[in-house]
Amino acid sequence: MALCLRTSSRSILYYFKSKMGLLSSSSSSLNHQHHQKPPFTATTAQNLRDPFANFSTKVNLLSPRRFQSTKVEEQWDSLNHDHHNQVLDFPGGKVAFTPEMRFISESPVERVHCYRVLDDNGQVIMSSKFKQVSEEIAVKMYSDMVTLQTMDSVFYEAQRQGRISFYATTIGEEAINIASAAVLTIDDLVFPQYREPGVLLWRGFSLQEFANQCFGNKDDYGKGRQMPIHYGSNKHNYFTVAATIATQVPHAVGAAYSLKMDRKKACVITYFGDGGTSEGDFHAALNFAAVMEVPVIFFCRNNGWAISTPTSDQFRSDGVVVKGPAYGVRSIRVDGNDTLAIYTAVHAAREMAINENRPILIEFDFFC
Ligand SMILES: Cc1ncc(C[n+]2csc(CCOP(=O)(O)OP(=O)(O)O)c2C)c(N)n1
Ligand SMILES: [Mg+2]
Repeated sequence: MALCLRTSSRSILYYFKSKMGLLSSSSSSLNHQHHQKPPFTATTAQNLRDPFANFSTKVNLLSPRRFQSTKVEEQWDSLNHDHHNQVLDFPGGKVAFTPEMRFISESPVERVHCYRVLDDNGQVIMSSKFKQVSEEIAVKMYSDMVTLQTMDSVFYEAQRQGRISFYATTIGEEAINIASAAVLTIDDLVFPQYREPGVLLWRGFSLQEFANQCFGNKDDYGKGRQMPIHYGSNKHNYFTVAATIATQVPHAVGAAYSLKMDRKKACVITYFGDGGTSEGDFHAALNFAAVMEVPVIFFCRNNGWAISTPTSDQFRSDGVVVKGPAYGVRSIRVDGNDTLAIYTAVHAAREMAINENRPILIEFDFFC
């Protein structure tokens, strides 16, 4: 009897596991789900660089399963193609009536495309459109990226040796640091997270000034009151890094509102990670910016992780870019490893932000 119970409970367990897709190696549906959904498929380099590949597999196994609704998928194509005469005149514009009950799918048939100019070998893609960069700027961009990497190596090792208490590198994020900084003028205000020291470097903050802050010595502008890498500089219009993730995002919107009131020909740029978008501050800021129509660029560095939390455990939307239109913010997804695409997208965003007084959201996808 005991044997019988054990056998049947095992088969019941097997039945439920297979139904829920929890059988590991033999579960083809779950493996399929994982393979179907790498965070970014644009570059091959990402796979080589992903130190968490196995970890990510385990995390996905534990993630709640997504049940697919074929109804909404089928309806998606024709969702916005009704030609009924009757409309609802509602704040925000006219809304067409429809006799059919339709739910909007939670996941799009196709993900938002990622703008890129350079191919995997760094060659310009024939049909691509981008903003030309002068030789002088191109050389400074390259040289600042190298300086940034070198500075990172020195400070990272100093931290590992216990000489400074904390450090975070920008490895893999050099291009988004430098190419975005190259577009901006010194009058554009920067509200950073902690992984954008390249913007400050571009603006002329010296290696000695970086060292003063990291070591908290007498020449540190923050007088040693902040953790290392929490840089700030009045002279460079670079607001001091806040350790509390995403608090800089609504601050940036407030500053953009003040630029608008002063009729300044400048914008605000605020940097944050994918983890920052999981904070309420991000959502409040986007809504506020859209309603107040302020010149701010929301610069999201989506590297797929908030420390050890993958984006699949943070949100189920198509990344961050789709959250912009939900708040009425113009948005684009860009390859975060493509210097020319970054430069071009930030340039266009800045023009629109300043000339049209509007917020722009850019999601930069890359893997470190
Ligand atoms: C409000 C708040 N919650 C949690 C933390 C702890 N914390 C520090 S960095 C970090 C991850 C941030 O991830 P992301 O924004 O994606 O930036 P990344 O490190 O990937 O560049 C977290 C959760 C914090 N500093 N502030
Ligand atoms: Mg991140």
